[in-house]
Amino acid sequence: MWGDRLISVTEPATAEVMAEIPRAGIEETDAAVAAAKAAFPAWRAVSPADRAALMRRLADALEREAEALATLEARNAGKPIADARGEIAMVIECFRYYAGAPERLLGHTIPVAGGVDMTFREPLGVVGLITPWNFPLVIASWKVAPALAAGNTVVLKPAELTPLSSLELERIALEAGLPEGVLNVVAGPGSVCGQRLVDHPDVAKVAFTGSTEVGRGIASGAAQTIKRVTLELGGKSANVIFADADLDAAAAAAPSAVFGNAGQDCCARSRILVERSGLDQFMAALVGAVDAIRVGDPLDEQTQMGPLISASHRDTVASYLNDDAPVAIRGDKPDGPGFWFEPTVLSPVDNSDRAATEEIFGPVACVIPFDGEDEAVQIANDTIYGLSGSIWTRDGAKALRVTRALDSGVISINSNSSVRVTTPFGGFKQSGVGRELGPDALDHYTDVKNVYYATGGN
Ligand code: TAP
Repeated sequence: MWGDRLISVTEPATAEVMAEIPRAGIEETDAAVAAAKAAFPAWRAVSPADRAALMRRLADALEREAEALATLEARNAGKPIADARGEIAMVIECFRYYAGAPERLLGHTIPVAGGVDMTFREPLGVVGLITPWNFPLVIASWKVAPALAAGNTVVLKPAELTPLSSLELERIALEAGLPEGVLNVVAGPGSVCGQRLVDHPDVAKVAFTGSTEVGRGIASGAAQTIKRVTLELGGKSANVIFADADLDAAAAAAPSAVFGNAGQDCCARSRILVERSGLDQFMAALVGAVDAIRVGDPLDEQTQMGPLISASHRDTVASYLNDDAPVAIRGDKPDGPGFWFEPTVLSPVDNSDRAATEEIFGPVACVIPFDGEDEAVQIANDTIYGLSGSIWTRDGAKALRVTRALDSGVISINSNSSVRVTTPFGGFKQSGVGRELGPDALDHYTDVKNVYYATGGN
């Protein structure tokens, strides 16, 4: 049936094919939507306690296979095994967290004349989930877990470059007892299978993580059927470091905030804004921190940064480093096959330079000097994006003033953390629409139904 319709899945650290799997097209996508549609009435009718129990069983089953999943993810996405283990742990935590949701999807009772008014949070139906290659299973779990908890059925389309862990999720979910048709995975091209989910009249919602460019097309396509849409898109986040901060701590933390996942992270703090009076001390500390990054085999326990996802992506990242690029720090990379790229810091960079305006999505950081609080806010906000960011200072009032002034969905103070299962995550401006994780995600997988029950009036 599949003939030559195969996806060759490449291992970025070796540039060799690690698996060949059938490539889905329109027909398979339609079949998955039909299966999800058929499964929806029974799934929404599963009692809240039973749905919660099934999700906990799925989390337990994932935990039993955690090491194998982490190894698969490390190989397919080229990420350090320690990072991959952390991501799989988050996947499990995500299913456990949302297993608490079916029994807590509360409505309101609202005082009205003549009767009782109440609200229900109803599932949407079939939801299409489209995910990227940089954090394949963990981003899938941020969508699948709240969608299922709220009573929806799912068609998940992973990126063609990294479909393996999502296919494993489908298998493990079935084995854990999730009814047939509740979670369907379609591995095929975004322009075919993803687009079909966007266009399909039986899909009630699309939740997408990926580039702002593809997100624009999804928003406009979804408008044709008034689909609900959640978009988690690109970023060009600012790491704002004031001279009164613990500069050594800020410099020690800055590399992982931009070179983590080889910079292929929508939350990457790729613009490092440093107050001019602290610049020399910060740069001196940053050199040592960048030099210390261990780039290499993802399966080596000591590795901190792996390769880029593909040869073509490596070419794109390299295009930001022309002969005039102000390269201030350049780390190491292994020789030989694999899509390797050195952690690189450009300094000083003007915020209008291409390297500072475009999402490079690779291990290239721009250091941008500033003078004072007002200029820091002006530069940080001078971007089409607004996903995450950090502020480093010992002045608590300044930290809060700047936090409120930044147009970003997720900000940390004296830290570069962005994502927790229990707290909302998502972007301002062209970084997206809607929120994932935390209690807020459930709002995006339900519609509110208002019911008035006359008890004597009308
Ligand atoms: P995209 O090219 O946008 O792809 C994301 C997903 O969309 C993939 O599954 C892709 O499928 C699919 N897709 C492509 N064209 C489509 C279309 N016309 N209709 C429907 N689906 C389509 O991004 P990427 O290269 O995978 O990931 C990198 C980008 O994602 C970066 O810009 C990054 O910032 C962003 N990102 C954002 C976040 C958050 S949370 N905001 C997280 C991770 C990544 P195929 O690849 O299989 O064709």
